[in-house]
Amino acid sequence: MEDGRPSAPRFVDADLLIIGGGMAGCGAAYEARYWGRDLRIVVAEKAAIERSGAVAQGLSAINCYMGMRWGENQPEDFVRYVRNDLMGLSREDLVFDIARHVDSTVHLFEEWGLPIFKDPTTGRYVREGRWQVMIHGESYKPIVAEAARKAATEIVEHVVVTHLLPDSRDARRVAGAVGIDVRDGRYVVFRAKAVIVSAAGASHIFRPRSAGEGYGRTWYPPWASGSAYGLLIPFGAEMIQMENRLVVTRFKDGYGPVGAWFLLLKAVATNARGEEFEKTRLPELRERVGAYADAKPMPTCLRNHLMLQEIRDGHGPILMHTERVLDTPEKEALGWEDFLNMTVGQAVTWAAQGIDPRTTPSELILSEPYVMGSHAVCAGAWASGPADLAPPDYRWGYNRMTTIQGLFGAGDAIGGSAHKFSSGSFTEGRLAAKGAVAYLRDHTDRPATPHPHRIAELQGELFRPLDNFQRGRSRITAGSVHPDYLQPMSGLQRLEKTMDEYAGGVGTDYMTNETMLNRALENLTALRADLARLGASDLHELQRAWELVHRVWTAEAVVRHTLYRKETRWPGYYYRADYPKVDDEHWRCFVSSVYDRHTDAWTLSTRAYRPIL
Ligand code: SFD
Ligand code: AMP
Repeated sequence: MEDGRPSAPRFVDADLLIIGGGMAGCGAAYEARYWGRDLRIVVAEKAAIERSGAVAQGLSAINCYMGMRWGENQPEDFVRYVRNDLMGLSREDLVFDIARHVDSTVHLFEEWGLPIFKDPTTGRYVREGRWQVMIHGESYKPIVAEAARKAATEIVEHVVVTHLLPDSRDARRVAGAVGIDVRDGRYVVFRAKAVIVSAAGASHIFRPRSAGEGYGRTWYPPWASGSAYGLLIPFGAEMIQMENRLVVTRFKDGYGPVGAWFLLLKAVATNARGEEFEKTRLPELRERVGAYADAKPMPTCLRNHLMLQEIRDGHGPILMHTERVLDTPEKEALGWEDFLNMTVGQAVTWAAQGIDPRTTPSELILSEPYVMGSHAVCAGAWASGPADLAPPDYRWGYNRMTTIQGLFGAGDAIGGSAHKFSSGSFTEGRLAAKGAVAYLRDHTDRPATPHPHRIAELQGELFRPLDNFQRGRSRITAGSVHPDYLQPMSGLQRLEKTMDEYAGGVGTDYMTNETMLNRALENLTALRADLARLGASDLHELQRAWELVHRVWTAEAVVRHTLYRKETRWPGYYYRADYPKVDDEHWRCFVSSVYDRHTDAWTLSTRAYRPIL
């Protein structure tokens, strides 16, 4: 080819292909090897698994641990907690399944060398809160990755996966995936009998609060490009809870998480007048959401809601009183380590702004929305549940299989089960892998890979942004302005502007309505058409181009789901101004969507919520 990139595809064959070597992907590789000693297990990863995904920078807590060996919690307790936090709506079979297995995952992490805080007198893990344990977690990901590296037959790194491949005889069965090696520009074709998608949730769907040189600064990492959704949606997998986007309370400017401060250090947040608004605003909250206002603990979205009301009423800024709790050198060290382990930028922000947390409170703010399935929200695929727990309409095959034959998901990819966090995502990877190996034992035939002609056609599509750039570059009119192609960054800003202004971003205080959502859809439809004209000057931009494509699919699903759900179920995450109340009678159910690539049409419907306790 004219720019010297290799033209012959590289074929990689696998029994099981795992897309994304993050927490869930590493768990999947580890468990697949246990059940499938003879199998060829391949991980495809766009970065290097030692420092990839949301845990790249490390973490300071493991947020999902029952502590069953000490009788601290039972899976039933966790199911009730998650149901409550999600305003009554959760795939309880999936949640229970994670809860009953997650402790064994955390024990493995400790065995592999992860330092977990221990109480010297009891020998128990030190709790941050009821569900969380504290870790010295800067090297959390390298420790977890080592287990995956030992388990997998091959880890194909620096390959961004762009599309799933269907079986050429059966469009509802998966046959592999394709991607681009971002180091040498080679086209990579994976042929597999079963696939697990664990390619993460998304930041940068909505315009971030940070602008200019801080543009990449978000809480969920900028490299979380919604590929889990961008791969599953266009392939026709059924999705749920895509409207359930996450807004998190964070330390302003540095996005430092608040859990350790609220739960372990017992710091309080007040408005600028020093009032504890979670108490003073309770009567007003009861009027809006009824009994959900008195649920304990208060659901995450409602805590956000109260903070937002305070700020809107001019009572901000909201202050986290670090200065009231850092009264010993040990607590001060813990406060700093919390950030140095997982959000270094927050420690840098303190240093840069001259904030000494022992003497000065820090501002809290609500983040821009993220789309993910593993934190206090649960966007993702509708998946088959475990045999012993799933109600009949929640089960059609193997555990964590999507509505596509042989296609599984884990972590941010799977919908309906929130609060997995890092440990639960790894656990769900293990569960999906066990399901996938059982599937492989029952389906020994290899799916038919698409015809070589189609493989070549896809190659043309994948590299088209490079060709668009080469053809159009001489017509640049000024800087980055050109008539022939759209740069990935311009496309991203266009996406974020639409989502922010019409779909409930920070620009409207998370407010939207039917007219605004329809306007968002018009813009997204135009943007989707323009994606065929993306231009990339090099392989780096080519990856950004495909990340943008995945983000646009994710965004469209968010908008369509938000439009369909005619209520405000999660105030504090987003508001349907035209349906401001929680409406249990009509909407205590999942919104589900399926995209049909043959007709380019979306079908939306509802799925029943079925409590298992
Ligand atoms: O406090 C492709 N999370 C926390 N979890 C905890 O347990 N404790 C905490 O303290 C947590 N906090 C926290 C957390 C995250 C972040 C960013 C911060 C703080 C600052 C959440 C967890 O990290 C999260 O729930 C899990 O990591 C989710 O797991 P998973 O596997 O679904 O996603 P991943 O780990 O990001 O991995 C995805 C992988 O896919 C790769 N990838 N590969 C090939 N092709 C493509 N197209 C791809 N797209 C993505 C990625 O590179 C990655 O390896 S606190 O704030 O709550
Ligand atoms: P965060 O650091 O905000 O991501 O939160 C870490 C964990 O603590 C998550 O499990 C949160 O749901 C939980 N958490 C954070 N703040 C609070 C709070 N004020 N009350 C109860 N749980 C909280």
